[in-house]
Amino acid sequence: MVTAVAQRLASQRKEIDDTLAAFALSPTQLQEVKAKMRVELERGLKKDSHPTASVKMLPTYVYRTPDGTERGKYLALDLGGTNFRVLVVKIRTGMRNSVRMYNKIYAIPLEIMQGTGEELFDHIVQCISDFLDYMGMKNTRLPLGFTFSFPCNQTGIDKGDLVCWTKGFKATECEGYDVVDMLREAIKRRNEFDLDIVAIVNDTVGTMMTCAYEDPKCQIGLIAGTGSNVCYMEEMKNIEFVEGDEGQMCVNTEWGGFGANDNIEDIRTRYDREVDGGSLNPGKQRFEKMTSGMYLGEIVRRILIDLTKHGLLFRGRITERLKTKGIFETNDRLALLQVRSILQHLGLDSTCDDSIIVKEVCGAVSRRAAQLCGAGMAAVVDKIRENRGLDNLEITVGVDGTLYKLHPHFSTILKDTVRELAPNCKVDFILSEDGSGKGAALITAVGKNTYNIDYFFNSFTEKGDFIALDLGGSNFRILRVKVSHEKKQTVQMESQIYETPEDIIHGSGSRLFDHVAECLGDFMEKQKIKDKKLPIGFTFSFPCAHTKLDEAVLLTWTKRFKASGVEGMDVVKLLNKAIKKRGVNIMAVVNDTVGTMMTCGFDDQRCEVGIIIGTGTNACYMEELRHIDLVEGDEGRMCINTEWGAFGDDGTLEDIRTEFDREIDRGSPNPGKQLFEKMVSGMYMGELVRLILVKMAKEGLLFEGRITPELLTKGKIETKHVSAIEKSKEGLTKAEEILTRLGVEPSEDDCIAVQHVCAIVSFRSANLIAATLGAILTRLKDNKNTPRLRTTVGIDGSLYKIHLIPHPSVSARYARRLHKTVRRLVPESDVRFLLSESGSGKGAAMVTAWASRLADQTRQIAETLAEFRLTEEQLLEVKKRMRTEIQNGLSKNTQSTATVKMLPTYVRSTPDGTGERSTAIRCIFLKIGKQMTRILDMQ
Ligand code: 0WK
Ligand code: 0WK
Ligand code: BGC
Ligand code: BGC
Repeated sequence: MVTAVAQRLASQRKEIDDTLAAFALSPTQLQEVKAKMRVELERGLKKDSHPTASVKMLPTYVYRTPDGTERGKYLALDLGGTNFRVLVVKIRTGMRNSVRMYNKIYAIPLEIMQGTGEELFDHIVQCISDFLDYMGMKNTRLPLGFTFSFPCNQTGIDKGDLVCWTKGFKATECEGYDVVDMLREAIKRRNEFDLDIVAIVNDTVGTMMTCAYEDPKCQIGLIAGTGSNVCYMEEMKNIEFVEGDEGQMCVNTEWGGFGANDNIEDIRTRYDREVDGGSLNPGKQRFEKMTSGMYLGEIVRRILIDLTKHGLLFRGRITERLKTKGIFETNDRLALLQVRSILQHLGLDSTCDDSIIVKEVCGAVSRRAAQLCGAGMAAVVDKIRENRGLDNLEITVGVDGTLYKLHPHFSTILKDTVRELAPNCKVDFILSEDGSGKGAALITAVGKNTYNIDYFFNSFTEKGDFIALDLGGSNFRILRVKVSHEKKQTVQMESQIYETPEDIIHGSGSRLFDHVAECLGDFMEKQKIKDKKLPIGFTFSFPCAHTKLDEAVLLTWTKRFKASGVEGMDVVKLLNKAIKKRGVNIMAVVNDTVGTMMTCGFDDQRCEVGIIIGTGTNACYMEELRHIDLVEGDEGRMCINTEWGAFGDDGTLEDIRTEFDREIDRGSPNPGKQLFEKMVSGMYMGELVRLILVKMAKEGLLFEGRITPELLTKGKIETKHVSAIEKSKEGLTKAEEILTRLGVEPSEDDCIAVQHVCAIVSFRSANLIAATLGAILTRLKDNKNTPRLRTTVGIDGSLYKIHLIPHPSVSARYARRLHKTVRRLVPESDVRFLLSESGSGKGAAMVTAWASRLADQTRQIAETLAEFRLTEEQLLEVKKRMRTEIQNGLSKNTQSTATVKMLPTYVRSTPDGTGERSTAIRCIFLKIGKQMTRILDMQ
């Protein structure tokens, strides 16, 4: 008998063990899951395999984590987890952790989750309306960040088509549509308030940002909640289907889809397949259905049913409630400690053994879930480690989700698994205290570029028609710039290049500006805008001392210009004088570096440095106002035009200047000035090479010592020649062609030698500019007090560009050299170099647009307040009228109609310093009758 019972118990035990064995993954199996996940991550990033990859690797257009300088007030929505939240988030600058939030949770009823898209978004907007009411913010058009925790194909920070619903959502007419559009339409439908939707964010990304605000090492976001997913910062160059190779972008892996190509069928159990079959989206999200809170309870329920069917539990009795789908909620299961009470709640009459078995089942299912997430995470951290070419990686994961937060063992098992499967990675996990709403607000802040070109684009909603003059580079260009602001801001440009003859740029200043005015007249004629009073932005590429946007005194001419009577003068006044009769108005003067930064900032709002490597060279960047002693104020930043061309004018570069540099300087129109420029910029590079060739020829090192008059002629070798000769393939032919033209009958060796000279000279230029740029980048990094600087440099100029034409990628020797040296000199930075496709005119027009609006606003304010400014005459008039009114009020005949009533107070004197008493006595007397008073007064 006893043995029979023991045998029955033993076989029951074995049956239970066999059932749960399928959930016990061996280290090898977990290694395999990690390896398979890694393959899918790679497939998701590659252009060819991306469309079929099970792990979608969706771009998020989040290029970096917060660096502590975000600021502003934002609205955030958080949809897709257990709760739908509406939040207002206030971020204050500088002092880390200074974020204040207020939120309200709203229910999303099942019929809304699974109704029509319109109903869903109307419901969301209704909640927002309630929240704005509650906060008294209905009339504020706040920027909004939308955490939308579902897979979206994003094409920008504020554009994302829903790929497919997951978890409990199934609203119709949403999949394939732009989520931001659907929200905007719902807001329009309600027509009660307006919001500026700036960013759509996956909850993993929001979580990463929230945690990265505390810990800059946080570059991964994990959600282990209703759903399961991970995002991380990937190298742009690895994301093949997104433009650009520089820097990083956060990728939303959507690892929930892992297994869609049947590559984890070996570890999926029949319970997993049952749960999948019974879900809203069979066949999809297989990995999620093995790892996330929405499904674990269901897996357990099905195992319990199975074990009960086999008489191994609850005496074989399957209650209705146990048959009910979703009855075994993960949270219930989480509260493993009171198993009995939960089972009771489920109408299950359980024995003690039952509770133990149920606990085992729960343990097995959640352990597997945690291990699978651990294996997936190990694949992600190892990928990042290899991306960075590191033997060991230290990184932080920001986590959120009820499963991770509430389950007693999930987080520990997950961490242990990561440690075992990715031994070369030290991975810290930090729990997101504030949810992803804060992260969404931070992304909105970054999206609103609170600290890039500060506030400019934040408020850049300009539109209109502008003229831009672009003087000082190799071409004088006049542009017409039309900025429109339909759904997206667009800029159309038409331009024309005009000559700047030698005699004009070396003549008198008035002739020069008259010439500019004539060209402008011609341009306006051709554009048929003669009668239009269009605001003008003036790119004037010379060192100017600004006192305002439209007030700039030329300090000194550089490059080829030398017009008289201009240095020390306000160029706006000079130009306004010349163009007066044309009825147009200069609104702003900008340096070409600033125009370039603005032009590039329009496309990449991280751009905060502008560089010109052309005829001349120069750089500008956004400096903290508190560091600029010359300008009032400490808050925010201002763009600084460095005029680095003059670097070394005080002798600091003498140790690296060569005799050729000195010769160039001696022969230049401005000896002793712009010494750095003369070592690196396009105006001088050709001449540098020529001087070197002359010297080498003189020493018999080249052309068998042949020196021709052409070779001795200044300017005979131009920078474009240098760049052409430098090119590896066709360079030698070019060298022969140019040297033959100089009459030196070059040998093949001569050509090779000359090509080498050209390379050396241009490399020095690229290296030197990389060094000076490195100084600016390090300064920006220190200003931001960030461990790793991520920024964009807008760049223009024929010397930089010449190398990029016709095949930007293959022949960019100069550019590659510059980028490489910058990376070497500033290793803790990710710098994107963005070529200004449309010149600085566009940037100048933007500044003008802004300046015009500012001027308009200033005028409107002035007009509004003008009425409060009273002239002397008006005040005298008021005084006179008051006098009349006083008189009217005093006179019996007019007192009743007087406006100034002049009411008697019966106080008859002011203190006369003879002490209170007398005044008091006088009063007492007053009390004993009027007559007495009269007698006293006469005294
Ligand atoms: C809280 C986050 C939210 C995310 C949720 C996930 O603020 O964005 O979706 O965690 O956890 P769950 O609520 O699904 O357990
Ligand atoms: C194009 C810009 C212009 C700038 C020039 C510099 O639109 O403002 O001065 O680049 O390059 P360069 O023409 O001197 O080579
Ligand atoms: C969604 C993800 C989301 C995750 C966590 C999944 O179902 O596809 O976009 O990040 O749940 O909420
Ligand atoms: C000027 C700068 C200008 C640079 C590039 C220099 O010679 O001093 O103002 O930005 O050339 O054009």
